[in-house]
Amino acid sequence: MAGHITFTMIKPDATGAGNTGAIIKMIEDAGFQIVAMKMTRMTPEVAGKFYEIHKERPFYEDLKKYMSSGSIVPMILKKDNAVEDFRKLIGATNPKEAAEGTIRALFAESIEANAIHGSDSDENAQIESNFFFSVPERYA
Ligand code: 3AN
Repeated sequence: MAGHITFTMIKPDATGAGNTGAIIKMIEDAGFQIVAMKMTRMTPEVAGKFYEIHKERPFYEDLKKYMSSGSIVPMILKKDNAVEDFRKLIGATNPKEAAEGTIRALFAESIEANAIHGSDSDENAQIESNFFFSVPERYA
């Protein structure tokens, strides 16, 4: 069955550029309900833990530095088919390949500073929600 929640995080390039409000508006206009949200900042160690899956990748150290360079806005979003529909709304990882009108096409600066994160599976949506919010099941 299609999942009801996904996890997202507005990244430091977008919060720093003053695009937080515009991105949240696009998320709500696309039919997602924001059920948990905060603005916070990660240390490089915490960012490293969040992206542990990329530990062996050449961009891992840069990613930790970048993701701890400014404010982030983690959120849990609710909608039918949330994971897949949200990946469509944000567009491809590389903004040069992101479809027109997607959040990354509109706001991302580069493949690293790409404005926003979106979970890639129902399982990861749970794990990532749990990383930032206690008892994420209550939002499902
Ligand atoms: P997505 O966020 O689209 O699921 P992932 O999970 O493959 O993409 O990558 C996580 C993050 O790592 C990306 N959002 C981006 O910031 C960074 N990243 C991914 N691939 C590269 C790359 N080739 N060079 C630099 N940074 C990258």
